[in-house]
Amino acid sequence: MSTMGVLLLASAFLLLIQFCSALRVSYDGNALKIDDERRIVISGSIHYPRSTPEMWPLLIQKAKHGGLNAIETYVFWNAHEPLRLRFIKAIQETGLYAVLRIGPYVCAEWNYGGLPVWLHNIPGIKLRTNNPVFEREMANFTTLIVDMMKHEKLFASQGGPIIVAQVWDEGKQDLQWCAGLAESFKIEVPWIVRQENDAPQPMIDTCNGWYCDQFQPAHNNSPRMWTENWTGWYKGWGMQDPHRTAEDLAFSVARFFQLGGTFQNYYMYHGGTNFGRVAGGPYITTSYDYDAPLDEYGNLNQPKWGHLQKLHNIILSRERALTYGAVDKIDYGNMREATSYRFNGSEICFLGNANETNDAVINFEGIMYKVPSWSVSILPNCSHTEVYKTAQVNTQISVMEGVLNEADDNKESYALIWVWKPEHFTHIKNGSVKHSNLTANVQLDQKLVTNDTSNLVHISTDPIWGDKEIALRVNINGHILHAFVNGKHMGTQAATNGQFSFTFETKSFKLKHGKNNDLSLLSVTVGLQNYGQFFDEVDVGIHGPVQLIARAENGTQVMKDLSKNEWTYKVGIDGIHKGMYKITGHQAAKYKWNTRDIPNERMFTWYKTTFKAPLGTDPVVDLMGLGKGHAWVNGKSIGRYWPSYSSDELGCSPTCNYRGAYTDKKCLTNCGLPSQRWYHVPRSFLQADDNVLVLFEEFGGEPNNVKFQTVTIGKVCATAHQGGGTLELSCQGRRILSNLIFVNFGDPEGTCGSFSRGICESPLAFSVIEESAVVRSEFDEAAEERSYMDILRKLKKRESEIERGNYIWWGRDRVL
Ligand SMILES: *[C@@H]1O[C@H](CO)[C@@H](O)[C@H](O)[C@H]1NC(C)=O
Ligand SMILES: *[C@@H]1O[C@H](CO)[C@@H](O)[C@H](O)[C@H]1NC(C)=O
Ligand SMILES: *[C@@H]1O[C@H](CO)[C@@H](O)[C@H](O)[C@H]1NC(C)=O
Ligand SMILES: *[C@@H]1O[C@H](CO)[C@@H](O)[C@H](O)[C@H]1NC(C)=O
Ligand SMILES: *[C@@H]1O[C@H](CO)[C@@H](O)[C@H](O)[C@H]1NC(C)=O
Ligand SMILES: *[C@@H]1O[C@H](CO)[C@@H](O)[C@H](O)[C@H]1NC(C)=O
Ligand SMILES: *[C@@H]1O[C@H](CO)[C@@H](O)[C@H](O)[C@H]1NC(C)=O
Ligand SMILES: *[C@@H]1O[C@H](CO)[C@@H](O)[C@H](O)[C@H]1NC(C)=O
Ligand SMILES: CC(=O)N[C@H]1CO[C@H](CO)[C@@H](O)[C@@H]1O
Repeated sequence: MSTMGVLLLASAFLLLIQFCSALRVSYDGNALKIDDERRIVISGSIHYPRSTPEMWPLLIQKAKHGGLNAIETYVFWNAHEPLRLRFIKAIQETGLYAVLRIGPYVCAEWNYGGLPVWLHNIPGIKLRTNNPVFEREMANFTTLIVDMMKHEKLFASQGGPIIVAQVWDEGKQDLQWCAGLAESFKIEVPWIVRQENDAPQPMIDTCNGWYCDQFQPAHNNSPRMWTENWTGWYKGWGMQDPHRTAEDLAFSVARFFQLGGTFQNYYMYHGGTNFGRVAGGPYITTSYDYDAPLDEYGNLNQPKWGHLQKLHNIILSRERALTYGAVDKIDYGNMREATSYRFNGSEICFLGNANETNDAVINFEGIMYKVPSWSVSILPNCSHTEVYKTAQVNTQISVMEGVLNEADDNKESYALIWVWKPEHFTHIKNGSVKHSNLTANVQLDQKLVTNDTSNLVHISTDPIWGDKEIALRVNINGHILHAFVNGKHMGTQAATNGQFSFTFETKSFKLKHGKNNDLSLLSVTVGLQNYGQFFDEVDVGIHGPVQLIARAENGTQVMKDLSKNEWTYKVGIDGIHKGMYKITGHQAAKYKWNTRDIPNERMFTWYKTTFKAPLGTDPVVDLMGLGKGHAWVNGKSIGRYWPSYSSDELGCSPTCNYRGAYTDKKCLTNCGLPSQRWYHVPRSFLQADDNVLVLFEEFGGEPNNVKFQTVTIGKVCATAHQGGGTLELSCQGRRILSNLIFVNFGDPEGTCGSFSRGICESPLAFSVIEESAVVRSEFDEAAEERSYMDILRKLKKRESEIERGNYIWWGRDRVL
């Protein structure tokens, strides 16, 4: 047979798979049905723009290894990155299902809720209502996405991975209209909407929250679906680090399945990073770690990942009993109940104790079981052995540590050498400077001026004045204001404590007599509002009035209102327009970076340095010592930084009780420290040799403290319970365990990384463990890598097969 013949056969085979595996997705009151069989879906959210395409296959694989069978993502209308169909294809190649939430509103701490700001600026539009202009744009966008997915055959009905889709996510829109739009696409997979009592069938209304065990959908023949089980919480500038314990998360999931749930999704399974200006808010940090089972960099967040993996494996092993089984319940009172599911010889029983104060002893089918408070114990065979207890973590705890750049033995060579350049704010007059041909006699909403093409708006006017001592007063709607008078910096104020509207006043100064004064205001946003009923209408930037005031013994007097002066607007700053952050080589030479007298604590300063890529896994950069600004590596944004913004001193506690309903104020750490010190530099941003880091420092900081470090497992700890089976420890990747530090049989005190011996202990413990431990390769790394490479190859192949390319663009005004 000729080579050609073999190739032809191979492609015919591929086609065969694609066309034959079309799935019929439907549902009944019990579960989603795939090819008419009820199924359990355990899904996790991974938002494609919060990691890089290079990270996707491994993240998805780690999710699969963690026991998930589906991945959920939103589609982000305003993402500067286009929707990568490659992400959906990577899910498919890994053998998982996909849940596609088209929005168009995304409730995800994403800038402006995922809606493009130009939408807001279309005359006559009312976002998220049944306004015809909005409906036309929404229909246009939704159609674009659905058509693209259809064209690439990504819906399950076409043999693709998408088993469920969503339109609409809160808002005041007519659900009937949305349902009509959704149905018109005829994609033949079920549509879901967020929890709404009036969800028109066949749409399924779903639950979001920290617990969903009490949730009942609006219709009896809709299954109970939990689309957002919050695995932790997001972080804001000035906020402490939130943590949700593995015990509590596992409890909420086990309880959901105990009470008849069949579809659950972790929000987030991998949170990732808010690169660029995509962080919503205001004031959401660049890290979107979320304390998710996979951490910001894609490492396993242990023990959460492992504790849930065990739970998923048990739940999925009893899929038929859970979806078809006869259900029996015993209520023991005081929030305790047993539930059994039995079907055709397969069975699973849950012993639940939702009582947050008291442990319980439950007599179940003649055997006594101790069920700790706020926990579920699972007996996969309904007798004797509690194979899984949500309150008993049998998985290692990993303590992550920063390691200095190890690319070379000579650490000295890694001291970063900086060059710098000031950013000037010259007086702008209408048309006198590029990007400044907008003038107005009012203070305009910053969204209107910029269409969100920049964080920054610079406005200037020329006040006429005498020689009295005066001060400047400006009302602003967020988030940061810098004021300059005749080129001199007169003050800066940032919103704090969630008070985004504030009044700014300078100290007193004198203007030049008569004309030719220059008053410049620089307004900076830190993520546009993304949540709340009318979030899209919240004004931002300089609001006015802008006044000159005189301060006297008897009070403050308004001397002149400048609000109606002629103000010239300029969007962005010159350094960004010129591309200072990305230009290298001989082009960069003409920018004349200063190599001497590197300034510290200087506002509005550009810094640049080169560095060698660190060895090992994904690197992060430690930006401790800097003020606030934006950072780029090799021209790619790694996001806003603001290490000078410390989190609240109060609210943290050294211990964390998983019992009782979780809230985002529970189990906080990092009090009084920089709210974000570490910034993620994905591997794919780096080159083998010289790499360039550029900073735009807005507040002033010390670049000499910046270091390249990787984050890796430093220590692992674990607790073995009687009857808990073997205990496995691993340090991920190719690293090996080097030293056994502490072993205690009894009641040690402290937490992982800082244990001390308790009162009850055995001196033999250390040697027993040392002698009996078996070291082996955790999982077949080579096989993992082969399958990873295989997926990459398949993705590449599919992309070249598809002429239209692997992504789509939409929207207008796509300017960074
Ligand atoms: C912003 O977008 C609107 C709507 O697309 C458009 O009419 C307007 O000209 C844009 N404004 C700027 C400053 O680009
Ligand atoms: C839909 O969007 C596309 C791409 O932005 C545009 O070309 C088209 O005119 C839009 N259609 C409507 C009806 O607005
Ligand atoms: C928890 O259990 C204790 C006794 O075991 C009982 O007194 C208490 O009322 C229970 N709490 C709830 C909320 O049911
Ligand atoms: C019950 O289990 C048997 C053996 O595992 C299997 O052959 C049979 O198809 C099952 N019946 C149903 C209805 O699933
Ligand atoms: C449960 O029962 C199956 C056979 O029905 C058996 O293979 C398995 O080992 C049992 N598991 C436990 C934990 O007892
Ligand atoms: C500003 O300049 C533009 C173009 O140079 C001009 O069209 C516009 O009328 C000017 N606006 C004012 C208020 O002078
Ligand atoms: C400023 O003028 C340029 C061309 O001179 C034009 O492309 C741009 O849209 C104008 N911007 C505003 C905000 O009017
Ligand atoms: C405060 O004192 C100044 C003179 O020092 C006077 O012009 C002004 O009217 C006084 N304001 C009030 C509110 O009394
Ligand atoms: C949007 C939503 O469902 N919020 C809920 C999340 O869960 C917490 C705790 O159960 C509730 O208080 C919220 O109302």
